[in-house]
Amino acid sequence: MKNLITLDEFILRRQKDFPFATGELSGLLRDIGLASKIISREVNKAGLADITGVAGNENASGEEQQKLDVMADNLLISCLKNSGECCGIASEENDTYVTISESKNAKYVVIFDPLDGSSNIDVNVSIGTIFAIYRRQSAAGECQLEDFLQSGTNQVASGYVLYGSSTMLVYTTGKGVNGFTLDPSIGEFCLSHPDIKLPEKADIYSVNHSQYRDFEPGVQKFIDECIDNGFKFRYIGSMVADVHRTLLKGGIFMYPGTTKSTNGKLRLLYECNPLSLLMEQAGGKSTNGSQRILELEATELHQRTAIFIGSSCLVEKVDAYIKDSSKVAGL
Ligand code: AHM
Ligand code: MG
Repeated sequence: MKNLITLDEFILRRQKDFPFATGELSGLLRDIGLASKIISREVNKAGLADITGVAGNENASGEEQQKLDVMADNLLISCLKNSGECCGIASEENDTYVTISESKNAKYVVIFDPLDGSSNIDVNVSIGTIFAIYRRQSAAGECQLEDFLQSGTNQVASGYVLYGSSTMLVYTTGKGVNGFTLDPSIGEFCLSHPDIKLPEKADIYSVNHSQYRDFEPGVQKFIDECIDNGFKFRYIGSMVADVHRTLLKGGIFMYPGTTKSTNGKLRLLYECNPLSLLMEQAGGKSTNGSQRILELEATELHQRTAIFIGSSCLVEKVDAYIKDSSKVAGL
């Protein structure tokens, strides 16, 4: 049998690399791992239990909540509350952040999208949990909005859990990216993808093609060129799954702005920042078409941004086309 390294063992080993680590970050990562095992169990039996379908409410962005969105959100909040290692959380599903009064002096906040791609639940397509951990900015006491509105470069750790043909947890603490696959027979995440690096090959593009006519000319030119060059087109419609494929196979995932929605659809804090840190750590790039996602200023919790994320050569190319077409338009 191969030498198995579980997620908990790996986190503990990494903690020893930081001589002054107190174990709080490791504790948080383990708690997120635990919550995601429970979410994975629920997602896997979604077709059997009465937990698919809409919950009957809308989330903070006015989108219909699914029952599993609500379940995953509640589970993560209660696991993080129990952990005692974070002073507050912000979730894509809630209007504002939640203060954890039981551990109000803890030094971390956690931001997450509990179930990304949830409109895919009913048709059994991959979905995932995305998370980011930041050190609080405010002094001890109840956490403040400023603790959540930090730039992505301040992330101490980020990651996602993909509920796909197998369940995988992928995370970074700024020292490379590692992936773990859940072995359901022992209930443990085991290291399966150490030190993930984007492959050199970059011939896959991923975008919601139905919006092509509403994209700016630079993005249209880039897409036309992908087609002319025989690139493969892949679009799952769950960002977490599309970005996972991009990490492992290379290529580019885009959710550009459109004429109707100039900042696209995806959220800076819940989706774009955590996945951008992972992408950069794996050797790729992530921009909004002109600026690095991780350096964007966060002004509100549910802020949206356009995103171009993946192999550096492709992200640089689409950015250059966008710049050229803005010059032509005199912008
Ligand atoms: P969600 O967080 O409500 O699930 O929405 C985000 C999802 C992303 O996972 C995905 O990339 C995008 O929405 C797909 O949007 P579209 O249907 O417009 O292509
Ligand atoms: Mg989402």
